[in-house]
Amino acid sequence: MSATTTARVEKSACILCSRNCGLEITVENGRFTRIRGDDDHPTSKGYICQKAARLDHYQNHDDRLTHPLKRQPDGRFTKVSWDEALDDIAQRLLAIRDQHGGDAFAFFGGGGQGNHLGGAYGGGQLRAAMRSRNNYNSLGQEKTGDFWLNGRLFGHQTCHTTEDVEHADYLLFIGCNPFQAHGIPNARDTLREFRKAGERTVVVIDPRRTETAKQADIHLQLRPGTDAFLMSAILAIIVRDNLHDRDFLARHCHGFEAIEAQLRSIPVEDYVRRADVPLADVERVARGYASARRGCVRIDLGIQQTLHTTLNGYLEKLLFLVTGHFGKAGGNNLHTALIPILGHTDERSTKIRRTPVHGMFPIAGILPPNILPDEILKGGERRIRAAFADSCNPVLTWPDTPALTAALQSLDLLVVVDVAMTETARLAHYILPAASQFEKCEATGFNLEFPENFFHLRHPLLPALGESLPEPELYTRLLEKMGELPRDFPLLRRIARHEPSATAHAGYLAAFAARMLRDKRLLAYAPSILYRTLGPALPEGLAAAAPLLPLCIQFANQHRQATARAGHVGNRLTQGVALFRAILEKREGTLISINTFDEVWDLVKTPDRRVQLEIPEMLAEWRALVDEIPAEDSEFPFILAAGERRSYNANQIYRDPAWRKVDPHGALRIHPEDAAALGLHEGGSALCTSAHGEIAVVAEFDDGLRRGMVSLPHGYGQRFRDSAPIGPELNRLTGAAHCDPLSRTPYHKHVPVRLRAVAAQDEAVPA
Ligand SMILES: Nc1nc2c(c(=O)[nH]1)N[C@H]1C(S)=C(S)[C@@H](COP(=O)(O)OP(=O)(O)OC[C@H]3O[C@@H](n4cnc5c(=O)[nH]c(N)nc54)[C@H](O)[C@@H]3O)O[C@H]1N2
Ligand SMILES: Nc1nc2c(c(=O)[nH]1)N[C@H]1C(S)=C(S)[C@@H](COP(=O)(O)OP(=O)(O)OC[C@H]3O[C@@H](n4cnc5c(=O)[nH]c(N)nc54)[C@H](O)[C@@H]3O)O[C@H]1N2
Ligand code: SF4
Ligand SMILES: [Mo]
Repeated sequence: MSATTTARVEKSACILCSRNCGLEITVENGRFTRIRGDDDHPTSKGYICQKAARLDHYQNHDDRLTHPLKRQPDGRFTKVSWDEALDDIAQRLLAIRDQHGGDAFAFFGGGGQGNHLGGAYGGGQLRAAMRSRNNYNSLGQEKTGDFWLNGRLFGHQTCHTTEDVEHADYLLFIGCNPFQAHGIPNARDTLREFRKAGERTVVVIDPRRTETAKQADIHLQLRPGTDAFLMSAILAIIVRDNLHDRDFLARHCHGFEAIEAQLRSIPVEDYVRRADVPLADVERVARGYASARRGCVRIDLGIQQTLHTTLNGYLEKLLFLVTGHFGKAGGNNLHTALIPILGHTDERSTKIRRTPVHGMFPIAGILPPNILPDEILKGGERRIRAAFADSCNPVLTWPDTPALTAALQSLDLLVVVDVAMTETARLAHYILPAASQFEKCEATGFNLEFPENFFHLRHPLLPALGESLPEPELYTRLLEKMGELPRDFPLLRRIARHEPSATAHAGYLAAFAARMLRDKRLLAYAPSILYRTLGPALPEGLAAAAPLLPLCIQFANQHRQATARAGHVGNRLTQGVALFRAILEKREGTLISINTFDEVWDLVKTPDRRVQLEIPEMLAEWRALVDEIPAEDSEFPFILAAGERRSYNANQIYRDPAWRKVDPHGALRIHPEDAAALGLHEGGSALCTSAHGEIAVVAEFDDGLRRGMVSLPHGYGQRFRDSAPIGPELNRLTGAAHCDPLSRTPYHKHVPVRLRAVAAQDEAVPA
């Protein structure tokens, strides 16, 4: 594996969104000269979108980090050795822990769109070493409300729901734009199939006529932030017209009485008016979806980052539960999972510690970024004083950039682990360079499929750049330096060295389990111990995959038949080992489970495997809706959707603006008539002002927007080669308190703003 070789074609995967499509990459002298979809990948089967073709811009650019860097008193960064950096960080972390307790430390991020194997080594292990529960992650600004609901409905916050869109004959896309954002298998191909098959109906609920909406049969172009009213009305019509699935509700659910009573009280016409969509269309959708053979709902940020986030999620789940479109082909389902990227933290448990300032509890183990500035700046003696940020760029992606910047600058220690110089890294005391996702063994934990689920272990394609290190090595060294992890486990290492056959793995695992039993404290560091002992015995470059061995054994035991149907057979021990070996060997990825639809009930975690429909907190918020009248704000007359997914944005993963073929400024989309009223011409500049901040924007006309709504893209604002910010730093406009009362996920799609055209002579030049 050298950087200077002749062209070779390697299997890997895209790291830009949760689909992680399989790729075949032509690597030539360290560069990616051709990228195509991998036909052999178990789920994407050759599919890719235009963004993946540009991955060389992630791998090779001028702002890649090559050496550990330390900030000097004058603010400059100087190169230091790994030992110097890690020794000092270890000592400072221990001093903070001993003086102020573990919760003075927080971990941010830890695995973006495709690097969850490295993620297994960072957050969990370092927080264990620090005795901290502070786990802040971007999922806490989109999906935690959903996880909380899953905990209540299905008995565990890891019971994640998915959607079998490909086999549905009636599809509701609510607040998502799969044509651009994907999130469903092979989105554009799937949408095209829908169009061809005339017997299918696609409905889009979105205030913008999106690329997906243009292909739909029905588009309900609702007023932004009124989904709770619209979904309530749809549900109420379903029950009023007796289209709910009484048999399903009686057999599989508890608590429908409370739901039914609430639904019968809903003033349908009034709610539909508040959402500002035609009543006849709403009735058609309610009836069509409820009486479909295979109805399916797919949602995303459009309802998860707008008013009533968590309630929206509840109503969405009621849609498929009340109609019985759950646990069957073409419906919504639960799914298996190999890497546990979510935890379960029920706030009603006495073991849950709340945060000092906001009294917030973790959901699925995750705290929401919205509370973070306060937990650092206002926590007094119990404040957060030290943090690691890994695989995230919170300065640009978490709410209220100025407040968060001030908070990060006040920390006693900030360490950033990244592949590139980011806006967050610029604030750090230490910047630690990670090997890129094509320079190390990696995997995604976004395996969210049902009935067939897969896993894809990506092999390293190139040597690590400069002195950069893969996260497994980086965190293992740090734990060793902190004295938390013994430097050697000679017996385990010796046993692991034997020929890595199924039986040898069994012997190793027995010895591993015995060692963990002897010192239970070490269990928290299982990934690093497996990496150090079993890792070297695995095929070259795959040491970091060692923690998958016990996970495979556990997985196979939980899903014996489903794993066997996927082709991995054996007894209670060897079946998991067979799965592990297949994962190591199959460079294109492998199926890990094939379920039957009735097995979805085995994945439900309530004691009697029934869904608990009645959630008092949600019913209270739902009932209170009746008194809420959508209001206009004369100071901030526009509603900004702050964070649209477009053709050329991909979170913060690409930094070199040369990757974009269009939209260099990350334009503000606005209805032409709204623009005319402001005297704003296409391509003209404007100032966009919210209650929290102001940024300069460039206008682009879009008559698919509702009047009064404007939209800015997510994924801009980077400084490349020390440039000024490129495109909108949109979290300068968002405030930390503008969020869901329960989950604290932000209302990014509903930011009140005003706009002012900037005259040509003093036209602000956005970078
Ligand atoms: N190209 C690209 N793709 C991506 C990403 C990327 O950065 N770029 N990021 C990935 C990530 S991390 C995520 S989480 C997903 C997100 O994927 P999506 O949620 O599908 O994408 P968004 O464009 O953020 O928002 C979806 C839709 O919500 C609509 N919307 C706004 N307000 C409302 C409202 O009040 N009600 C309703 N019903 N809809 C509303 C918007 O018009 C938009 O069409 O995308 C992933 N895919
Ligand atoms: N206003 C507004 N804000 C938003 C959103 C919005 O719609 N509107 N969307 C939100 C959503 S849904 C999300 S998911 C977040 C995403 O925002 P973040 O959670 O901040 O994550 P990414 O943008 O994916 O940033 C990934 C970082 O990981 C680095 N990286 C890439 N590969 C590796 C690696 O192998 N190792 C390490 N250590 N680092 C690596 C990249 O260089 C980059 O700095 O943004 C959120 N912020
Ligand atoms: S961005 Fe998403 S959909 Fe596009 S190729 Fe990458 S993983 Fe697939
Ligand atoms: Mo996301």
